[in-house]
Amino acid sequence: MKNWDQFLAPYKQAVEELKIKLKGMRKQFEQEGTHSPIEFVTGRVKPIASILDKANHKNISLDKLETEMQDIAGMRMMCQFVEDIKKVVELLRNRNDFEIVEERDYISHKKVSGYRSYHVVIGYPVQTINGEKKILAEIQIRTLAMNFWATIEHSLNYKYKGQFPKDIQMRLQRAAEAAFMLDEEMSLIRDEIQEAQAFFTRNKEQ
Ligand code: 0O2
Repeated sequence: MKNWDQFLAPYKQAVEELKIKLKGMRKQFEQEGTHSPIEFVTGRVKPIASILDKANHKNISLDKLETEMQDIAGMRMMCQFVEDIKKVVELLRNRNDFEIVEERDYISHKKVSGYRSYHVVIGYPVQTINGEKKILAEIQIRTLAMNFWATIEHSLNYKYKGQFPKDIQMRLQRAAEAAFMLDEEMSLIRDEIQEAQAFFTRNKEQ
């Protein structure tokens, strides 16, 4: 029997710390009065039931979770524009409070499901009373449109346990295309949007 409280404690600490750090990046852009490539940040520790499901599904033995399950601590950074994603990844690469272990680009290479996001896996040092413990955490960086699609698909996936009826699968793929086109359209009018947002922020401050 695994002692889950003890096992998950450093992951919970890492998520709390990373939420503060990554949200802090957005705050710094706001203070500078420049467009923030980060719209909002969320974080969660994977529920035990999902850890067990994934371990079972991917044949990961429970004593190898630490090294083989990279998203027990999971962060998401949402961006307005696809171009912002690169900027956010660059900001993460330049930090020295964690190291990047792996990057997976599901934007240039979308998944068969239609899923798009940029994944950065980090090794994050958690300070404990017994010394430093390095854990893996996954940061998913995506646009608001990609997030909308992934959230809907994730709940449907839960309902159908990955076995989508053909018509739903087709609609999800079409919706993924539509989300992709929405991102492209928004990118084309990005300068206009940012100008309007800057104007709005200035007026709010007066
Ligand atoms: P949850 O509930 O978000 O925690 P694999 O599971 O083999 O696809 P692997 O090796 O764990 O992938 O790494 P990957 O693909 O980089 O990251 C998996 C996570 O990415 C998933 O976690 C989802 O959060 C997200 N993701 C990947 N593919 C899809 C997809 O097709 N649709 C949606 N909605 N999300 C996806 P979990 O553990 O699946 O779930």
